[in-house]
Amino acid sequence: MKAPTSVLAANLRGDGRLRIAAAGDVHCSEDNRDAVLTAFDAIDGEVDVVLLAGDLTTHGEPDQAAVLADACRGMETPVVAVLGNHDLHSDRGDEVVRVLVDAGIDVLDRSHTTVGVGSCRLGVAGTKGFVGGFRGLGLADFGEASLRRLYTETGEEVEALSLGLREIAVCPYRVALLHYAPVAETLHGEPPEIWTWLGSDRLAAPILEHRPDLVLHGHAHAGRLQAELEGVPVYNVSVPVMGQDFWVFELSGAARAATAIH
Ligand SMILES: [Mn+2]
Repeated sequence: MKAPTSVLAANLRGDGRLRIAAAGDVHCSEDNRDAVLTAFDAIDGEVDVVLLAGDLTTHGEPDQAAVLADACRGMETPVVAVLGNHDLHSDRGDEVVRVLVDAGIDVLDRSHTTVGVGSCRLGVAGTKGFVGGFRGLGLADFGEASLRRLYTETGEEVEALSLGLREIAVCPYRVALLHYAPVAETLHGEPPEIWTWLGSDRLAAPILEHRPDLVLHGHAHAGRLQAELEGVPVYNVSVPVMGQDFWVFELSGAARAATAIH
């Protein structure tokens, strides 16, 4: 008689090891072309996936996106990204995305993707996130239509993150990739007066529900690297915060706290 195997269990538990390199706010332009090429060449092949937490460009010009595209085209390691507010500043977000996608970068916008196979498969739920503030001290769904539209847009981002995390629920590894912060704890160092514009703790609700292995964001250049949301690790991987070009995470199922998979 044949014996039971454990391949299905390994896939669900994440028995492999997964290395992730993450960075936010790389702010590519012709001015830093050489630095961008150097940074991405150095990480290529050293990790299983590169995750970019938005503000890929300085002002959202397709020519600036082309600098990142040139760095990533032909890379052995897959690259997954979300956009940031800077990438939308020129109202040319669609063109920016096209340039990046043509170079093989997987750009997530209120969506999800998976990378790798088997016990190292990574699910990424990715969206930009948006503003709103923290602990009930930020924007309320009240008053002028323009303010209520901001509140609604953040709500749409929250719903998209929730759906994305649900879609990747059975991946052995799961990451939430954002530009805006879902917690205030990674914003210390930024003036509290602007925290409302740096993120929203409404984004934390789907994270608490689905408990991904890792949450990544950027946007807060003067913030703090590390926090946690009821045991879920949250990292602000903004390049100036890290003080290096990428932060490398190694995930392994053995090291992970028990996660309910529904
Ligand atoms: Mn930003």
